[in-house]
Amino acid sequence: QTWRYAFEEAIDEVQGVFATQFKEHIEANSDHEVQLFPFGTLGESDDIMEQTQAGILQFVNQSPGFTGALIPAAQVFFVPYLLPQEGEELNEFFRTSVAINEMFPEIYAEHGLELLTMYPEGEVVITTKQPVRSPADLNEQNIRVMTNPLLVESYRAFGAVPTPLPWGEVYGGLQTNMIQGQENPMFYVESTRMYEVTDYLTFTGHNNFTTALMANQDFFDGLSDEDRQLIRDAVDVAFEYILEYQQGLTEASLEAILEAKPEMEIIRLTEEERQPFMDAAERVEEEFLRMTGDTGARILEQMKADLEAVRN
Ligand code: 6CS
Repeated sequence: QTWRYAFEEAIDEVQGVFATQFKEHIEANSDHEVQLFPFGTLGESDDIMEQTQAGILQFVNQSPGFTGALIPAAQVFFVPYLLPQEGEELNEFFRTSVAINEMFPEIYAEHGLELLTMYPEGEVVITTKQPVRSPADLNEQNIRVMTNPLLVESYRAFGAVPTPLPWGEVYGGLQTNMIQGQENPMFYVESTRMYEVTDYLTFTGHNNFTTALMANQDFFDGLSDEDRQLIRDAVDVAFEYILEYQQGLTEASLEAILEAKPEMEIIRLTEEERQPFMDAAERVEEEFLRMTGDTGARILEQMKADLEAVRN
């Protein structure tokens, strides 16, 4: 059988490296073939999700940044300052979280999706055309976000004019000044050359970029036990590989950015400067609860318990 697997990044970016590991494990241990579709080959992120729900694709890697529009509870990953930015504690959270490994699979299943895993892609930083040290600095700045209502609320709470756009419009939007900033993990700022079209890079500490691998539910349910186990094993292998792969990636990517553009200004908010953003986060959490009701409340509570369990 040939299985089609689409993701939102290039083959040499984090989601592509994960997908390659998955493919290699499947092909080395079975007669199946995995055909990979990187960003752009089948459209935008929303398109590959639709194609997976329709059964045209068997696998899709999409971040909750987009899935949140379809599955409101998945927006929990956009409550600012909830997750640690990076590190072993965060990794252990993804490995052991009851919310991620037990609760979310049931919620995704309601949308015809078998949630196979979630994994981190690195600390989120904001790149802008003007320096950002406070919410006031974001006033009247159009900051591009993924098309996720809670992420929109976050940036509104941060003082910006949130501008939800699919990824394909971001570079051009910055070039033409339709938008004046965006957020993403460092490796992506480097690989997609966001530094060419923005001049300031700010560490706000407000999030890690989470992503998820899913399968079409009917496809997955129709497989033999053996094939389902094969897929789970491939996911486990790719998961541990991608955590290891990302060790030091943020720092290396920042170095590469500064080499390409020495005048890029790096801003690390002090604890004091972070405070107004953290205060704004409380309003975003309330908004999350308003949007998602009981399901959201249970997920948020479990996430907090899961995070507490890995805190050392
Ligand atoms: O910002 C985005 O839209 C994209 N960011 C990452 C890190 N991966 C794919 C996603 O489309």
